[in-house]
Amino acid sequence: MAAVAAALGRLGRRWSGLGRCGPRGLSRPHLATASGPRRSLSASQEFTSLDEKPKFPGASAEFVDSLNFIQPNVISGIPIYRVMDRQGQIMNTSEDPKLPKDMVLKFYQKMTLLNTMDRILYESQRQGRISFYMTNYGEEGTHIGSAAALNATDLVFGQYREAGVLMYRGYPLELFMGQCYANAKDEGKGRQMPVHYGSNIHHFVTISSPLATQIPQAVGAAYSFKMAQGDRAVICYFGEGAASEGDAHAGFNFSATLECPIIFFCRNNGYAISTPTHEQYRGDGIAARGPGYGIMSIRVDGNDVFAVYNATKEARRRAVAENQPFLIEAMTYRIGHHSTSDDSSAYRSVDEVNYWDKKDHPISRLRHYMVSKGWWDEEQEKAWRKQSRKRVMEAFEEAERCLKPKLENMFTDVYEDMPPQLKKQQESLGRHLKMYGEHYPIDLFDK
Ligand SMILES: Cc1ncc(C[n+]2csc(CCOP(=O)(O)OP(=O)(O)O)c2C)c(N)n1
Ligand SMILES: [Mg+2]
Repeated sequence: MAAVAAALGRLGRRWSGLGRCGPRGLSRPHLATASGPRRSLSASQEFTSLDEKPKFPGASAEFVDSLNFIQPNVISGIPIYRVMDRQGQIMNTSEDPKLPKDMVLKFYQKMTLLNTMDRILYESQRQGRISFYMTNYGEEGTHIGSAAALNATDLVFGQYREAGVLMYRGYPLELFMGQCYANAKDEGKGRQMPVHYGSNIHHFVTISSPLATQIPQAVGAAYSFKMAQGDRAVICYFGEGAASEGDAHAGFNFSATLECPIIFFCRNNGYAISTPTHEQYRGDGIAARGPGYGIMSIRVDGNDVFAVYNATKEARRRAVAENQPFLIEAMTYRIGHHSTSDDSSAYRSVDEVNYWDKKDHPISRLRHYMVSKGWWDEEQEKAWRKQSRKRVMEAFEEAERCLKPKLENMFTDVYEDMPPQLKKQQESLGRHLKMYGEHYPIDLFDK
């Protein structure tokens, strides 16, 4: 934890120095030549050009007398904070969050349950049972590590690939399935594409597809928390692709200027559908942008659940205590296709995917840790796999059996008092179904 704080501080210091080009110009006396500014001063004035300080309202910096463009990426890269190595060994005991066994087992069970749910729902889409799905494979550590570090009432704004955050908060399998199946149990009343979850009681704002729209909204929510002077923070997840949207800029800048208690959590998973990061940006990833906005920033190994936990915990604590935004860039890899509408073999190699799946996976890393602690073994693994699959299958079968939402839901909830033209349409549908109902599967809808 100490290193997270140190890294946050270091980055702030290091980057705040970048714009100054060093102190060289300040100590060079040749500026005050006969042709320089001194000539225009009266002899009685003891003023030299070296005494001039910039007065521009937009920057706090010194004047220099040499022409230097600031080079991007002059440092070797923002370091990646980690706690465990790929074998699940703690690298520096002072960074070990020393979480109790129960909590670590919960991390593991949520990460693997998410994995199992993904597998079943992905297959379900391939069989034509649901219209669409997006898996979270490979990014389980970013979800669980960050979710565990928050308070239960902190407000979450997700992008769409953060189902594990909701799962960690206790959103039940039945509701995940109900949403994907758009059935009568769906809290969104069947009006959204699959994976667009939302839950009031879990403080998880409903997902919306247009990229990055959640970012300024999240900042607005954080600003309202600050005004209310409570002890709540906002966390806003987004991908490295979404960070290219104008809304990301607006959100970052407002959060800094309005001093909002928000954690921007970027899942840098290497791709935005088929666009790899080297085509997405030329700077040092997303963390490098934080200092430009005046935001405390850190890069972490997203496949190390403890590193994600430590960084989020510290960022959350300081965001609320100091009313300021934090940016966490979690480096990870999207092992699955972007969605069921994508075939990633068209733009990346099987070997690349296999590396992350077999050699650097957040779930196996945590399992190594648990085994080394004597908290987990082959027997427990087998039993849990069986039990979790059973639970997912039961929820899946129930979702298949469940009726579709009430038809009247098509017309309600937008207006408090239904306007006449909408009323007319609803009556028209009623008449149509009375005459031609046998051509529609109306029995499958809730009454
Ligand atoms: C404004 C907007 N532009 C384009 C899209 C289409 N789109 C959906 S997801 C996506 C890629 C996003 O990548 P990233 O933010 O890295 O998230 P990831 O899918 O990798 O988790 C794109 C381009 C969209 N939904 N909204
Ligand atoms: Mg991405």
